[in-house]
Amino acid sequence: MSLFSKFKNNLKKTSDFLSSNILNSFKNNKVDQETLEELESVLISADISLDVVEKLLNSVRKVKSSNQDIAQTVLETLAKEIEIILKPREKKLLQENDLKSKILIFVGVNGSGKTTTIGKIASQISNKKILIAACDTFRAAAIDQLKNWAEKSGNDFYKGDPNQDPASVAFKATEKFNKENYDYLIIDTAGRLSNNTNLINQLVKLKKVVTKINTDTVIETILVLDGTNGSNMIKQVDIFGKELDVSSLIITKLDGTAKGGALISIANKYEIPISFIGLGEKPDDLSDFAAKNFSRSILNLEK
Ligand SMILES: Nc1nc2c(ncn2[C@@H]2O[C@H](COP(=O)(O)OP(=O)(O)O)[C@@H](O)[C@H]2O)c(=O)[nH]1
Ligand SMILES: [Mg+2]
Repeated sequence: MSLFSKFKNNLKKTSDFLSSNILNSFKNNKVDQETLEELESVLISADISLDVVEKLLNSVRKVKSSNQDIAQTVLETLAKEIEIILKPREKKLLQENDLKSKILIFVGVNGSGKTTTIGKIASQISNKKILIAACDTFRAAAIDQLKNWAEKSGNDFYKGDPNQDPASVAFKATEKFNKENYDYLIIDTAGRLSNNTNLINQLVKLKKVVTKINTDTVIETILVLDGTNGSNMIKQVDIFGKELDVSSLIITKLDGTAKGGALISIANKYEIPISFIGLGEKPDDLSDFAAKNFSRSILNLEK
């Protein structure tokens, strides 16, 4: 399946919602106060933030009512505007022909999709030597879940003991990474502790330890966000981004929500690249983020 078909199939909830409502609003081929207000409320319902909605409405206002198929023109206009917002956020995290090794630290709240995303990435990359480290020592089941993905994808796995200090597990894993010439070290972390401050402090400590014993490898801190959380994702970017210098975002579960517009709000608000989006639970349900594919898919347009 092409990348575009994948986007199109799996973003159906958002695109059905947006396109059916927009086609309906403009069925009389008119751009006026009433149809613009309808459009505004549809966009807001898809969790597109007010500042972005304002931008989009401004561009639709310029659509001439004399135009034949107004509804289609509106969809095209929206897609173009959205693509302009998303384009600067496109950034590949991993490249097949990349010669540099990398350490990827995955962070994010519980259930956002960290472990699954790590599993998908490990399954999709075949030409690199990968070590996967289980630093979510808070829940024993989390270690097994990650181990399972490592085994299925044929990659090496490192774990500490349940409740061991995650930073010390990360330390050992980084030593192994250094010694045994891996290309990638992928670190899974916990998303829940007694409170947010403790969690963030623990992650800061983990990152510091890794940085200290490995000074010549690129370290990426990747924040995984649950796309079904809609605008709540903004709060998470604020909490994690403040202390952790997040270098990349991954937004998951976009197959499961009609509120995929929240991704646009995030892209508009933060200058953090979006590397992948999650479009399902299977190993290949993770795609490079592509601005044009995303904007056209969520409006149910052709490539
Ligand atoms: N539909 C869908 N489910 C996902 C996606 N990513 C993760 N999940 C599911 O979300 C749940 C939590 O994921 P998990 O990786 O355990 O989250 P973690 O706590 O951040 O490690 C699991 O049931 C996953 O199968 C996605 O892109 N789409
Ligand atoms: Mg997990």
